[in-house]
Amino acid sequence: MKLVGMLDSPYVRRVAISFQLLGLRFEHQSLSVFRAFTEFQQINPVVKAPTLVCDDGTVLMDSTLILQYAEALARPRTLMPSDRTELLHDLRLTGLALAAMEKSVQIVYERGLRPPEKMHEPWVTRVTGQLLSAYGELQSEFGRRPIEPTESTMRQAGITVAVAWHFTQQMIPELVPSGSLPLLAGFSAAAETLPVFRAAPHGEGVYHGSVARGT
Ligand SMILES: N[C@@H](CCC(=O)N[C@@H](CS)C(=O)NCC(=O)O)C(=O)O
Repeated sequence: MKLVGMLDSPYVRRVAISFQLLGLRFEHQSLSVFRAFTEFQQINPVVKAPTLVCDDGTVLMDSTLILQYAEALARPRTLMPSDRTELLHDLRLTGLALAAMEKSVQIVYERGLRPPEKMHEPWVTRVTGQLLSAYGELQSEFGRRPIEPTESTMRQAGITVAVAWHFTQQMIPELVPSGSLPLLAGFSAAAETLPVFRAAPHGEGVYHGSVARGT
């Protein structure tokens, strides 16, 4: 199967890292939804990253749905806890991290795509507040229950938190200074040293790993 989209997208990156931890082999095509719009359209007319071209040719989009399919392919291996209480906690963390990703991406698009005279400051203020709330909640959760940043202990929640934080720090660090949320900053820094994160680094590059815990 082929994962399409650039690793500067946190959504593409969470999929690339998860695939490795699930032991799934995949090709990666680093294609920009902006600069390569027409080429992307040939693969997925909706032009959303990540796009997954499955082995039977089915085209999936949306990182969470792609990961749902990946979980089915990888069974019995999983990045989700079986215990209900643990699951609830992981879903909460994942939801907060996905909101932080979404709000970060909205700010990046607002700055990068909208002409300055058309910017609507109240919208940016609202989104920034939501972004800070998401990270504030995550920091509190980590204060109560830290996640160990190793490849054997990292689940979907940890991957998504680490990828979201790194994306925000790469793109809009002045809005969420890393010193203000030290538990998240420390967790992300440790996660970024793991081979599965290093094989899919944020940016223009192509995934360059072999599957970490491959079958
Ligand atoms: N909820 C989606 C969000 C994906 C998303 O918004 N990706 C961005 C790249 S970071 C994209 O495709 N942007 C182009 C567009 O929306 O037109 C997911 O989890 O995959």
